Amino acid sequence: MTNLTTNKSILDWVQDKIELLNPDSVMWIDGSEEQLEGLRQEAFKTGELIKLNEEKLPGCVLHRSALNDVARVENRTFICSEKEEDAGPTNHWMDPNDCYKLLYDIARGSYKGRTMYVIPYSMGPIGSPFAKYGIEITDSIYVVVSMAIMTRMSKDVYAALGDSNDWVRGLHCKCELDEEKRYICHFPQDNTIISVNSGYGGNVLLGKKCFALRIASNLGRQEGWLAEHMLILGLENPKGEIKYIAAAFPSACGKTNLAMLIPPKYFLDQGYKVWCVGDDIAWMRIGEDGRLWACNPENGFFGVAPGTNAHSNFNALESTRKNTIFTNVAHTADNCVWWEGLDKNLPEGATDWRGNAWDPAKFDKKDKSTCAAHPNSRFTAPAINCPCISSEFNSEKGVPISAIVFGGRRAKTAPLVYQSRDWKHGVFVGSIMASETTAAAAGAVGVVRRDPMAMLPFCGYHMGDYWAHWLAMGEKLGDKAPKIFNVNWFRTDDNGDFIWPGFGDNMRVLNWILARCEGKADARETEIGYLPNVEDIDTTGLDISKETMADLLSVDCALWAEDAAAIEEFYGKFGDRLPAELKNQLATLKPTSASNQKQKPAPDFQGQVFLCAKHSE
Ligand code: OXD
Ligand code: MN
Repeated sequence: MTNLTTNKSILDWVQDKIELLNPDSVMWIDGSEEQLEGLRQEAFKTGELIKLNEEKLPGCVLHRSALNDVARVENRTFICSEKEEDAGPTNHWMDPNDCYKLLYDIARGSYKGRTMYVIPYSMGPIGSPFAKYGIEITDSIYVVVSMAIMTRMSKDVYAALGDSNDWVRGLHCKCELDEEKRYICHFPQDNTIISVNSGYGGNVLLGKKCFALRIASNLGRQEGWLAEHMLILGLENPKGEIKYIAAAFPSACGKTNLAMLIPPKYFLDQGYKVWCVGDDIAWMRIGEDGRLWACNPENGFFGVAPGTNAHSNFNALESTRKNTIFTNVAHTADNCVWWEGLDKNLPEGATDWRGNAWDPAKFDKKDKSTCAAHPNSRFTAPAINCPCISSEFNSEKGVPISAIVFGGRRAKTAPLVYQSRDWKHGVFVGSIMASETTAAAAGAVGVVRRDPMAMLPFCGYHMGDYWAHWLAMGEKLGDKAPKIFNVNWFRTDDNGDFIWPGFGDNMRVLNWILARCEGKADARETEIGYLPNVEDIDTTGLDISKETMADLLSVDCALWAEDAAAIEEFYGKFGDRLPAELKNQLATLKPTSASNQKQKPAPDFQGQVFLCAKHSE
């Protein structure tokens, strides 16, 4: 097949890579179903893909990655900015020239005996003001068929680009899948990403974390917009009005679940609905009307399979019923798929994610090595499959954001929800985001990992400059800025059990958030921000006592004092790139003499109270 473009910058780059990699042949991907089907058939023959039960899972396939290659590799991920200090203390850095040499030496000749696929793709709807284009070169059919789901992969990208040199270069080489030589490297000054020795989605679908977050965060900083690790949802009220929320949570805190939430019956009956715009990434720009508008640059969901079931996320499960790629899940005797948490029927006669016969009798919930599916096994599903996909999903102008929500997994410190005092304070709230490790990691229960704005592994430049960029965006947005909140679905009681039911009931909290944005809900002021009164969260139909709600909405001043000290230490890493504004915000959290005890509102609490002994006292 001949090439599909006359764009010189693309032709030169591809030619250069042909010379470096020495493929047997080159295939220019055009995005057509015919071409994709040909590739699937080829992959079925080699076993790279397994065709699943056409009746039960039409168009679905199973893929297994190498046993040593099942997750993102943060310790082998590099930001190769020209100056080390521009990558900042939260990223690994390599000198770009040294890194190019290292990677080209690894990749040289590695396509011998293989086909080079040249993939044109768009992040965001092609032609929209949000859209950014990329070309990924790969030697993996799995990558081609996955990019066809996760991005707008089409030859139309060439028409949209014309002669432009403004596109992101992505080079992926499987090489020998040698973990000692595995590197995921980003060159922000060249809009280039190179990934070698991996075949796992998170490391090789270069449009996702590498482009849409690490490279795009750099582009956003230069061009005045935000690339964030956020879901986007629309909440429709019974009057048919839809308000949009963008929310950032660290990996494995339930972003996909929140993005596709089904409201509790009491709300459904009134006509409330949740619409999913995106489950992982949001690009946000200031629109002509001065408000913040968001677009999901992706075209599919790359979700974690284990734990996904009809109760935890009905819509995600439905999204995987057709045209989906499953990776590292169990393969059942009837040629379907299974994973821990899908249902209670441990399958007989299944093959585990490693490709070995799986014996359900040996399964031990507490021992991950006995799982049939890898804990990080995934589904790659087209967004259009989702029953609650927003009608604005393909909108060129995006959706206007009313509220930004940050969250983490905190057993005790953070209350169920609180609102920041203003944008600057909201940036502070995002910057101190943290999650505690769970009992799953032996010996490390309750260890706090700071994950500012859930961007720790994804911010492609110095985190201090990133916060400064957020503050600058707030200046530009002025009084049109979305309101910023923090939520914590993971408060536990003294036995370590979750207090808040979570899942669909999280909508009760989202309702309060949106009511606050419209000035229609009450709150009380505390030192950490505005908290709802017990009666401000609608708990109709939920079996939860006022005392429990009061507990969920309590602030333990001693814990916050400890947190303030930990934040100060964390901030210390960023040196003089830490915006002064954030230091000022931290000062408002410092302990006062009366703030060493847990204070909670009376269940029938009315009016305003200062939980942590306000400064004026
Ligand atoms: C993801 C992640 O896969 O955040 O989305 O790790
Ligand atoms: Mn993610």
